Amino acid sequence: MKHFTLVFLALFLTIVTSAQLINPGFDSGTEVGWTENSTNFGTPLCDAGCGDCGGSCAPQAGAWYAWFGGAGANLEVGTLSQVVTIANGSQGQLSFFVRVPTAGDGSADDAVSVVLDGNVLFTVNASQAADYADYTQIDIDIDAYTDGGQHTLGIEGLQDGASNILFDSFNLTIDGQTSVGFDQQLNGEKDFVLYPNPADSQINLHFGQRLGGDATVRILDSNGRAVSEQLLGGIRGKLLTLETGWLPVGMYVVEVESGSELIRERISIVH
Ligand SMILES: [Ca+2]
Repeated sequence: MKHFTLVFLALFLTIVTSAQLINPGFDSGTEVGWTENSTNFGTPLCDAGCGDCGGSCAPQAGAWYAWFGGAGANLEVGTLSQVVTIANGSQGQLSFFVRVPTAGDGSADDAVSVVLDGNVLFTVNASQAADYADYTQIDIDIDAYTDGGQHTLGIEGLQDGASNILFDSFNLTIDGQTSVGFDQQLNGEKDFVLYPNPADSQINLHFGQRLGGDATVRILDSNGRAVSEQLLGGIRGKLLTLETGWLPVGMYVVEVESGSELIRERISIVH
């Protein structure tokens, strides 16, 4: 029994320390990592397809960014959120870039806030446009959240005065260690990225560029038995969502078999 406990603890630690902010710079596009809502546009996430609000709405880096506003004097409520496991540590920092290129009516009730577990960490409003005329890096102390637990990060905007407020390039650093972002992992030849982890009702499996062809995707229980199996064609760059709400709480392995390759990653199911 002692041996079993130690093994289980080792698995748990591995998962906690590998947690990350997914799609932190938005450059994987929409519906990757973030839950997105927008009254007028479906999502606050934008690439060049959204237009450029007269030349000043653009990413800080990459091709995608979060554009709050853009609906003129109509009411626009836009939100982004994701549940992130913040590693254990003593010092945590959340960084991002913000820009207010268009003040609109310049009123303070056109505002966007960055929120962690419902606590407002930062708010910018249209009356501060002169302070944020260019992208400005914001660093926020989140020491109080570095507990190895799950936390909900949100970006919440409400605007009706024709302001445009932009965010890009989020980054989470715990004790000087930058959480490796999703894009960086895939560009680093990782075959696939699993998220969220721990997971509740579903997990996403995002394949990188190295593996092509078909693959069999299995979920194995702690005894190594396959509890689900799925055959996928042409996996390069694809996003697969697996329902996991029916699985009992516990540790599982997601196994991808493609040609002669067999790749496994551990995942924790919680409900
Ligand atoms: Ca970006």
